[in-house]
Amino acid sequence: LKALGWGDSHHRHFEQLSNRIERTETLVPARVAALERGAVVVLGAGGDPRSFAVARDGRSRRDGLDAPAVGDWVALRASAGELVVEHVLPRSSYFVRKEAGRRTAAQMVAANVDRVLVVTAIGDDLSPGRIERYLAAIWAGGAEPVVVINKRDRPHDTAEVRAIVQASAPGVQVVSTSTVTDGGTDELTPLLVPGSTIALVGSSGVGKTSLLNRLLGDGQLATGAVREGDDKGRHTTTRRELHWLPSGALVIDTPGMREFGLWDAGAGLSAAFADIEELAARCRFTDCTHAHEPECAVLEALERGVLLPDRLARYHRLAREIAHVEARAGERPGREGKQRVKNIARGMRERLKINRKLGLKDW
Ligand SMILES: Nc1nc2c(ncn2[C@@H]2O[C@H](COP(=O)(O)OP(=O)(O)OP(=O)(O)O)[C@@H](O)[C@H]2O)c(=O)[nH]1
Ligand SMILES: [Mg+2]
Ligand SMILES: [Zn+2]
Repeated sequence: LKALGWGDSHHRHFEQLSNRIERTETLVPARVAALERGAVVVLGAGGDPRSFAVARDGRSRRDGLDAPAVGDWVALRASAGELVVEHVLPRSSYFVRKEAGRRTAAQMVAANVDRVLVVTAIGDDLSPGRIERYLAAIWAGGAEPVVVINKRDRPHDTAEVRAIVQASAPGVQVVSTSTVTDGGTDELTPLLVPGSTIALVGSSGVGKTSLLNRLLGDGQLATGAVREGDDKGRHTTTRRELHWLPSGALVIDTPGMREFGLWDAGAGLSAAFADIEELAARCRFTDCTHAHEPECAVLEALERGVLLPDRLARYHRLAREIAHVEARAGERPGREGKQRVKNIARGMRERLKINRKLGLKDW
């Protein structure tokens, strides 16, 4: 199961479950690879990590964040010739968003992910605000973010694009790729650690599935052309799915997101904007609004040009959005190590502080 990403905490939770139930019943762990009209497609149920099996969700009332999601570890029970999902094991990390549309509900995009790759592309999709939004969600879910700038074969100013993206992603690894040039995906290779799980997220048409096809080496998954004029994709991928790579890494491909709303991402926002929070901690007044106060470190940074006014405005906007959704929502994703996210945010602030002292530029 280790090959499928089974970790110590999953093992511990599974043991606890197995001890609680009667001896005659045996639970089998498996990993959710896809969801299909009421059925749960799992990997590893028969002991062979590469063989698929189809299970039924034992609790039809399970809804929202309690329902099995792609990437979840579940405990199955064999009953009358069929496999039934009895439990969803606590997630070690996740990537969650607010459901598109007006409903205030959470949607689990991918569970138990080590890294989430925000894919964007040279062209109309490239937007600092979009990247920041994704990063806040990724940090909040306890995964490590990476920004992928795809379609680097298109004409662009490499240094300028890098600078724009890195300013929105302080302390985050940024790689550039192309699925149409030789060696265009080499920068991704070090990320493909055997047994680790990576999720690909981003807008439709940026090339998530094209990247996966390159990594798979067989190019079998469907990709679709972008529209002329606005460079938007046609939502070619329609479901989330976990894939094996020849390297032994696991990759979750997801459908392009039209709207991406934040969910319970307060701590993630602190990590994504650690540069601003670190500055704010040095203002003279602890309740500084960074609007007119004297000895305001944020305003000073704006004046010196090390902080862009747009980035500050986006930070405030996202903070308001998070507060607004939080006021209306009850449900919180269950995950171990919420404290860890807070520690990451603190760690990033510390690192940026040291970088500043050393005169290194990290944003
Ligand atoms: N020029 C260029 N085109 C690319 C590259 N990668 C992908 N494309 C093209 O971009 C279009 C969209 O690619 P997909 O892989 O389907 O995009 P996606 O992100 O999976 O889109 P959805 O499944 O709709 O979310 C296709 O026409 C690809 O051939 C690249 O590196 N360079
Ligand atoms: Mg796709
Ligand atoms: Zn201030």
